[in-house]
Amino acid sequence: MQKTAIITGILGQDGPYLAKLLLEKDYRVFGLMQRHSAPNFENTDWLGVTDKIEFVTGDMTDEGSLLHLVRSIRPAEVYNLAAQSFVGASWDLARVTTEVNSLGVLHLLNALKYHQPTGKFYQAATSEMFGNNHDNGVQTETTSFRPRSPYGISKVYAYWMTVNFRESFGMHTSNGILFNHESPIRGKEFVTRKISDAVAKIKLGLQDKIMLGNLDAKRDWGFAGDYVEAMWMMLQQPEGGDYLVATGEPHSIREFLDLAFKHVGIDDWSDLVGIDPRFKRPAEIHALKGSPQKATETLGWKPKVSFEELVAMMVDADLERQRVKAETPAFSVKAV
Ligand code: NAP
Ligand code: G4F
Repeated sequence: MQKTAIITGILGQDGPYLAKLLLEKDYRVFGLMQRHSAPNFENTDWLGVTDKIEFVTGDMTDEGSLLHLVRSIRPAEVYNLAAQSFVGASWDLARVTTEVNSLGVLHLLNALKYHQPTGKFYQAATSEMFGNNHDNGVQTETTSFRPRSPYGISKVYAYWMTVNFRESFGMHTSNGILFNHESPIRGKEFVTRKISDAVAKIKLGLQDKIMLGNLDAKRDWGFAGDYVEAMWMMLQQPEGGDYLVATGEPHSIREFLDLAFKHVGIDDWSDLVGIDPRFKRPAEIHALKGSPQKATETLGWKPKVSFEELVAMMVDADLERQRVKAETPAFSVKAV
């Protein structure tokens, strides 16, 4: 029988990659999107899945919309990817971040408990929950949480609520503690895409310089396409669980910049990058390095795309976007 899945956050970065994976596995995919006056399907278009997803309108902050969603679809699997996911904005948007990322998850778990308790649930947890905590330089599933942003704090609540529904009601709920993962459809506010977009424009003479914050922070960056496979694998296990998904390879923003500029033939980029304190965080996480050992041993998951391939993929995609834009005739309005 065909399986049915709901993906929240369908128009973000991970939603379209996960939808593509599930559609290839012959799932019927429902995508929850917020009500927008002008919805942006650029990311689902990029992956060629817009016409295959059944879009439904709802909101993580509106419990009634989630109850209705689960009651009418009765999904076999729910992947909760919706979030106010930008750490940098979460200090100014602490309440919205909490309502969407914490209470929204409670609403969705309740909807499943009441209307589809056998449905399996995936929660998009994050390495931001660790803050600067580590065990001998590495984060694992047992490293204690010490979040440093309202975003991280909101995700810790959701993490424990997901565990609690498993322990209290026997539901199949899982947390994927995913480390940073990127792709050509990453939002432009995140540092990797901000860099790949700027490097393409600088190479083509469309931008002079890129302004950034802390270049010394290190992140464990992987490819979104690889990480959505781990999400699916978690829900195919006999029981729910909590899994860390990472490459185990940290790199600094400086290293990302260096590879991106070198990819377009620019070896000395010192004059092309400036520092703007506005892009620095009130509280920074200095370095993240995750061990995916449990995911590898239990799920059989491994990252496939290397850091170097990821940087090249993102820069090439932004160069291609600029090429297409340049070849598209400008819309001209006739004077009447
Ligand atoms: P993203 O690109 O920011 O996508 C998040 C999606 O959530 C957006 O499509 C957004 O809708 C939607 N959303 C926001 N508020 C909502 C609301 N009130 N109701 C319904 N939908 C709402 O994030 P992503 O990179 O795909 O990440 C997916 C999930 O993984 C997020 O929960 C994120 O926190 C988590 N995560 C991401 C990473 C990473 O490195 N990418 C790592 C760890 C965890 P609009 O499109 O309408 O704005
Ligand atoms: O790309 P970022 O904004 O990602 P961040 O904060 O690590 O969060 C992402 O990964 C988390 C998983 O660890 C997710 F949970 C979360 O939803 C999101 O997807 O920033 C990465 C690093 C930070 O240290 C930041 O201070 O880059 C540094 N940075 C330096 N200059 C900058 C900039 N970040 C941004 N966004 N913009 C800058 O100009």
